[in-house]
Amino acid sequence: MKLLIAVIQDKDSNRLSNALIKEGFRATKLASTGGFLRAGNTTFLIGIEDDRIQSALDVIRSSCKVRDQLVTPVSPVSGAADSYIPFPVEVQVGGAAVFVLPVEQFEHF
Ligand code: 2BA
Repeated sequence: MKLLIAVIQDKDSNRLSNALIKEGFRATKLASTGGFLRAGNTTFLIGIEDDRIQSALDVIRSSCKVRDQLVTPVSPVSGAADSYIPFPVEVQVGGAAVFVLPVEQFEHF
């Protein structure tokens, strides 16, 4: 058994929930925050048998889009703050960051 941890954008979370249910996967959705953008995102925990990993990854891939997002860098705390001009920079977010972890034991009572 494996645990998939998938960090995705909030905008894709309903689509992914529906697709996972339709394909018979069980999942838990957590509200999370990206360390870089400090914006909300969604983390899915999906416990699955090894032979269904590829199928789950396909569902995630087809449900989550890559988007460009503008970020304004944080101004310096001290020093050259007067001359600091915060140009927004564009970063590409998603579709999904997925971790595949081995599960030693799973109990469901
Ligand atoms: P954030 O940390 O808010 O990152 C959002 C996007 O900002 C990233 O998209 C990436 O394009 C960019 N980015 C992140 N750190 C950067 C840095 N140090 N310098 C320049 N650009 C940077 P994604 O890579 O698609 O990641 C989307 C979200 O997935 C992340 O949100 C984070 O919550 C999670 N994530 C991605 N990689 C991760 C990892 N190795 N460990 C834990 N969480 C991860």
